[in-house]
Amino acid sequence: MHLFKNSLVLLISALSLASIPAQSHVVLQDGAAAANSSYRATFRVGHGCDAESTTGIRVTIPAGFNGAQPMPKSGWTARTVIGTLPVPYESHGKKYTEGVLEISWTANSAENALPHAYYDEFVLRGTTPAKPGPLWFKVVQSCAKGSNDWVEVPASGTSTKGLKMPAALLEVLDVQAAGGHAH
Ligand SMILES: [Cu+2]
Repeated sequence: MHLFKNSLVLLISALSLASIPAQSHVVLQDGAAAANSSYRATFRVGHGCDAESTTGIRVTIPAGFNGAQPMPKSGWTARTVIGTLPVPYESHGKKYTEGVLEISWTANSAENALPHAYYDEFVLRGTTPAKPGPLWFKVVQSCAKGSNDWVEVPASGTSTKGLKMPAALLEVLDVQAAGGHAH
């Protein structure tokens, strides 16, 4: 029971830490998740590149985040890039050496682009690694003109202080999830 309480405190503090930069950059709505569990990654995009509209979001799936699937988005085309996984994994007794390395959404037309003054969310899901620790999702935000590369990762730890273009952070916690893996 003690351990469980500590995990909850950790989870809550990780969540509140993650909510600080929510107004800006590209960040995950839920900054913490249990290890080896299904996780819905909601990327919040709060502004464009300077004043330019956002026309594309491309997410690099971090090693160990398996079975990633994009959620389709009206007015946008979702794509996956499949390739050899840095770390193979097993699911339902089957070994996977290939998987989704990248997920992107591209606006179907200029009218579908996300205006700088507006806000939107891009969703994918997958299974978190069994090993707890920080997981960084590198995101490239393409705009009508230019792009924002949210790809900076601290040398150690999880603080993004001092980073101009931090990647989106998910803290994988050493807690047991209520549900099983994704189907
Ligand atoms: Cu920002």
